[in-house]
Order: sequence, then structure tokens, then C-alpha cells
Amino acid sequence: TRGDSWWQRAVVYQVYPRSFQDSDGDGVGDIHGILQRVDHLAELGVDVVWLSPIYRSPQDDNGYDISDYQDIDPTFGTLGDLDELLAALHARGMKLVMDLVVNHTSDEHPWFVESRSSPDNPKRDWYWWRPARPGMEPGTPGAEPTNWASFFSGPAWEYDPATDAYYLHLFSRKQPDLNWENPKVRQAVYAMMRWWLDRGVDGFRMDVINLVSKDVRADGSLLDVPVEEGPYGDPGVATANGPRLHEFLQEMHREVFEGRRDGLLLVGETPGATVEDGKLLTDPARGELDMVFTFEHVSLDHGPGGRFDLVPLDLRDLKATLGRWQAGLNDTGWNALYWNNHDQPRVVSRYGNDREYRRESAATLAIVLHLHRGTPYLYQGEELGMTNAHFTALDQYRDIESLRYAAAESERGRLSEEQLLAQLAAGSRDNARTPMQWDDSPQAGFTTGEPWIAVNPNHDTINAAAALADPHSVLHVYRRLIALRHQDPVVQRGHFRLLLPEDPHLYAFTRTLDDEQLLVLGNFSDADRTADIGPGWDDAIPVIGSHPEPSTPAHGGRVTLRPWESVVLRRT
Ligand code: ISL
Repeated sequence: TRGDSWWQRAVVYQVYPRSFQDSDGDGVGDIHGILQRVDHLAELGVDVVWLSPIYRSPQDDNGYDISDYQDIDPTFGTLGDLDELLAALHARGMKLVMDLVVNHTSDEHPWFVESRSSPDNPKRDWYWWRPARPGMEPGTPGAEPTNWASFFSGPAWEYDPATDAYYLHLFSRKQPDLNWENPKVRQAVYAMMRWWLDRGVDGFRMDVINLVSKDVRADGSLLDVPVEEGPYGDPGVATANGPRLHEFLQEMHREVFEGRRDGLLLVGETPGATVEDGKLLTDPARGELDMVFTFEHVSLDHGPGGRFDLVPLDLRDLKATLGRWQAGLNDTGWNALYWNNHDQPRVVSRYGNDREYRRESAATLAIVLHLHRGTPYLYQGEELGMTNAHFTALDQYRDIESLRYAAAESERGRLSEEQLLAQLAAGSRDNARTPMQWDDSPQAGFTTGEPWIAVNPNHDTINAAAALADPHSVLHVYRRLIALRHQDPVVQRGHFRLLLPEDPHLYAFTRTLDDEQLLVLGNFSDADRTADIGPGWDDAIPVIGSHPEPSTPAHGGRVTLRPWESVVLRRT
């Protein structure tokens, strides 16, 4: 039923430009830096590079607050530099996908500057302006139009005394939400998107795209949400996967992509999307997106306090969750596969063991993920098995979400300083944002200056130069996985079937296409584990594994795997 699309055979690499490579010694990565490292990407074999935002921005949220969609921030370079990067990637057969942040703009975007200037301004309705709650003193706590929390702590509404009204910001107060109910807003966004496609980019990663349709009543009112621990509650139910989401995406498709669809990649970031949402969003017949990022498998270790309250992962939950997405999108739609991005702690420190089994667990996490059906995404440094930052002091953090959370918690006073630092060390987005570790020189080859955020001291051993020289490194596992995805139809299209769902330590599944079958086995523990795989695999051939010499082949229907070992077997 599904058409054969190029991105079903592709692997995507995310670059976080601020932390990838600095070319001018100011301590912040830039486009010229990426250009210096294009060969690293080409040699890895990835098909697509997704760039986190490099547009003009006050950098309140590291570029996810855009003040000019059609220019590059001077921190990163110029439009000319971007054209050069695009050409360099295209010359090596790679595509470039831009981050598209259109749920909100910067408060310094001219649209918002106009909008806030007066209630009569033609752009007033481009954002969400609302009066204080009836009977409440504007600007006082609890007077916000709704009780929505910002994802970055505190209320999601900011009072603007100039016009005696509040504006909505689901993220920071410097990221006001655009009002997608207004067709002029949508047309302005579509025009900007066409401008980028005309310039030659190959698609978009759409930031929190499933937040664009708010659940608004006919009279313009927005509804309060249930609150667990006052005064503000998770705005998800009133803002995520809203009533007009599919209509907006289908309109975007018609207005922007129609006629130039082939060769593009459209991937949506969709926190809170269920398998059912995912199916609707990625069904090719509906003309919305190619694939979406689910958050379910990266929320399984969240305790009641969310991302800063991490609890140990139960492997059974991870298998069941990814298994549900595999089954749900088997006939309709397509999965995006990922462990890491610039918002997630490093997977080897989170679902793996970044101490005695760093190399093995990073390799096994890679093998297991990449053998699922879907399009794999890897995030810079993942191919090196880079770990969490392991920061020990508040002043090492830069991320606005982490800093706002720390301020809010300090005020609340229920955590000791030690507890707070432990929470940040486990959950902070900065874990993903320390500079790329190129070599063992003082700033890891990232900059000749002072980096904007500390380089991880473990770059003395974990770095690209060392990984390149070691045939058993995580880097070489990734290279082999990417090559395998390109050449093997079973990896691309094979039917997924989960095995041993109740085993707390072993991740096991098959991929089947016609009369060919792959068996994927991963030991997610620090001890030897024996898998009962049944007859028929004793003569199977190892395809790829985490260890130099795989513990296979199987004997009498059993395979014993060493700590964090994984292996893929093929039988025909
Ligand atoms: O809890 C969340 C929403 O339910 C958040 O995790 C949210 O999904 C996530 O923060 C969205 O991330 C994206 O948009 C943010 C930006 O800070 C992130 O870096 C970006 O990836 C606002 O643009």
C-alpha cells in the first residue's frame, strides 16, 4: 500500500550548530564550522542533515526564538554561508533540512512588535491576546486568562501593561505563540516556507507542530486545565493535537509542497501524540507529514515530577512502547526513530551504562534502534557514544528550561541543593549541548576560544579522532548500521515482530521480508543473559554486533550474550 519513498531508506543527522564546530574562536559554533566538518558527515554515510535553528534570533532559547525567518543570525554566519553549506552537502549527495519554528516567534520579531503596539494594530490578532480573568487585578498572580503553565515553569501568560492585556507563551516569555486561527498568519508562514524551498533546502523539521491548533471556543475563550499542584497546570490538553491541526497541515501541504513533493522530507515534532495521532499525521493519502517524533519512549523514565525527576527505565515498557508504534504504523504511515536530540539527555547515560559499559551499551542502543522499521535520526556526538555532561554546579548550565526550573524549585524550597543538582545532572537539556568532541586537545577541537558551555572532560578519551582510529568504536558501528540500512531491504521494509516482551533484560525482535529474516538480540544489562530463541537459528549468519567477536552463532536454540552485547542474525 505504501509508496516507496527515498526517506524510507535514509538516515538523518541532527547538527546543533551552536555546539558543533566554531570557526572564528568566539566559542560558539557556526556555519563555517559545519563546512569544515562536512566530511565527517559524508564518511558516516548519512543522507540528510537537519540543522537546529540558525535564523536571526535573540537566542533566549538558543535560536528557537526567531526574530527574522529569512535571515541568518550573525553568530552563525550569513545567508551566503548557508548557500555554501547547502552546495557542499548537495555535492556530497546529502540533503539539508531546516528547523521550522512556527508555533511561536521571538518577542523581537517585527510581527510581535507591531502586535503588542496597540489593540488596533492590524497584527494584533496574529498572537493570543486576552484580558485578565474577570474580577481579578491585571498583572497579579492568578489573574492570567487561563491557568496554563509554561513548559519552562511559571504561567504561560505574560501581562503587558502597555495595552493592559496578556499574551500567550507556551515556552519562554520571549516566545509568544502565533495565532494560527488567523489565515494571514498561516499565509505568512507558508510564504516563508516557499522562500526557503526556492532557495534549495530539502525540507523541514517542524518544531512542536502539533501545538499550533489551540482548543479555542467559538466566543474566543480558552479553557482552564486540570491542575495537580497549583497554581498552573500542563497546557497539553488545551493546546496539543487540537481540533484544526490536520486541517492546517493539509492546507500547508497544498500551499507549500504540492508539485514539489519528491525529494523533500517533512518531519514533525509532536509531543503528546499517540499512535492514532501519528497514523493520521503520517498517512501519505492525507497529505500532511512524512513522519513524526513520538515522545512516548523518551518519557518512560519520567517520575511524577517530569523530565527532572528521572526513575530507572523498565525495559519492558520501552519494548512495549516502541512495539506499539511499530505495529500501529505498520500498514499506514511511517516511524521516525530516535534516542537523542538537543532536548534529551544522552541515551548512553540514560538507558545505557556510561561507566563500565559505555562503548558496548552505546553500540547496543544504536543497533537495536536502527534495526527497527522507520527512519533513524542521530544527534551529533551520539555516533561517538558521548555521555551526559555530569555538571556539578548551577553556574555550568546555560539552558533556559533548566535555569527556570532551578529558580522555581529554589523558590519552592522542597529540594536540597544537592537534590536539585542531581535532578539537573540527570534531566537537563544541556547534557546534549556540550561541544562536539573532535579530539583530545584542550577544547576538544571545538573552538580555539572559550566555549559557550563547558566541554566534557571525558573528551580526552571519547572523541572523533580516537573513534576513527579504533575499528571497534561506536563510530564504526554507526557507519556499518547506516550502510546496512542503505543496502538491506529487510532493514528498510521488513515486518517487525517483538519477541520476549516480558524479559526485563533482553530486547529481541525479528524483521521479516518475503523469505528472509533478521533476528535482533540486545542485552540491556550488566550481566550475561541467555536468550531462548527457538530452533532454526543455529546456522544463521551474524550481520552486525556490538562486540568485536559476536557470541554467536546460536546453539540448540539459545544464545548467551555478554553484558550489553547485541547481535543481529540473518537466516534465509
Ligand atoms: O514538554 C514539552 C511539551 O509537551 C516539551 O518537552 C516540548 O516538547 C519540547 O520542549 C519542545 O521542544 C522544541 O520546542 C521548544 C524548544 O525549546 C526545543 O528546543 C525544541 O526542540 C520551543 O521551541
